[in-house]
Amino acid sequence: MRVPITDKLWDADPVTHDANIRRAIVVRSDYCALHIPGAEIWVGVRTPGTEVAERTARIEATLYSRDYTVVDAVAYPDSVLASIHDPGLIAYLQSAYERWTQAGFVVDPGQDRVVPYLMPTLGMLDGLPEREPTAIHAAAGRWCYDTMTLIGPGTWTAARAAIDVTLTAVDHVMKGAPVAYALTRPPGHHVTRSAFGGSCYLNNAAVAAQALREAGHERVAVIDIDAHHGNGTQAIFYDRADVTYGSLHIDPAAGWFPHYAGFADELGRGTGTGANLNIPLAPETGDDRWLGAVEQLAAHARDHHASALVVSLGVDAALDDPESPLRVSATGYETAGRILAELGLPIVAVQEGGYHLDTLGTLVDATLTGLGG
Ligand code: SP5
Ligand code: ZN
Repeated sequence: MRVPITDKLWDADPVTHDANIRRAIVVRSDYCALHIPGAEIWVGVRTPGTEVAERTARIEATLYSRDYTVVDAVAYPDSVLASIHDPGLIAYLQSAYERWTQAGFVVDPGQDRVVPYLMPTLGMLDGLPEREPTAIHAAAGRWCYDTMTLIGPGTWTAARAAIDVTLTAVDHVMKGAPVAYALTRPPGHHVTRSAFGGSCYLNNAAVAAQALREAGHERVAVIDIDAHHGNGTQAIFYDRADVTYGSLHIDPAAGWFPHYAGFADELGRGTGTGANLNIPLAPETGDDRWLGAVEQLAAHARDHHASALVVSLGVDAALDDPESPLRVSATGYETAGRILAELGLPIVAVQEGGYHLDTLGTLVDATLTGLGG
């Protein structure tokens, strides 16, 4: 049952927190399973895709068996979301599937998911304004930058629910939980202010960081340990010094998604210069080098005097994961958690990628155990 929209979670929520118990509280939502991308269009071919609803079910099953406190998300108003994303992107995501069905594409040519066919690249526009196109099949490329991130009937509901999961986790931390884990799906770190892709629709981690800022934390650090660079989160905070972004990830220069971002020379811009830190890693990188990079990211957050930490917790850097060639072990994830816990900050961990179903739960549990100190 969903609690009606309210700003008064403090009254609505029965869970109390003991600051001496550092074990993560887990926040989840049934709605996150309603996103069924059904496929990824990969080099023009419809492939099954790996960002499937079973991911969260597997993680939850493991966490239930390990005795975490698990709570359902509470609904929040759109205010923080609206400060992170372009209203045009939000309106598009909300209406895209219905427009697609209305336009008849499900019947002719038989495409049951919203898929872009034309993207207005910088070179195509060559200075012309980025207009909102009339046709839904053109709008599909106005807001999405790849062909892998399809929209189905439940996509908006799930993506918006993931924001509620995130904001519920933030509120638990604000009232004293040392660590809150948002079991978000779909993931979010590839979404910029106005463009989505990489199996992500709304940027959960960016919303968490902004919510912590608005709740009174003067400086917030985002540390992204997903195997891929979080180009969306980086872009959203690139000009800001109050939210730092640090990421270790598979080197885009070695030919990996997101290809155009995640290089070490991306340091931030204007007042944000120096607040962004990228540590690209070679394929086959294992625990030692990976954990050394986690230490560097922790030092960066400390140097910038963060008072709260958002962890973009992707577990796709693991040895068995099909989406990256990094080779991190479950023990490595636990150690990473411990390194980050040693910062001594309140932590909101937000689920990003991780696609090897049989080990997902173990990897998340290991990380949360480490974050629990
Ligand atoms: C949140 C997250 O981890 N997003 C990662 C998206 C990266 N997807 C890149 C996919 C590249 C192609 N996958 C090939 C599958 C071939 N069967
Ligand atoms: Zn990833």
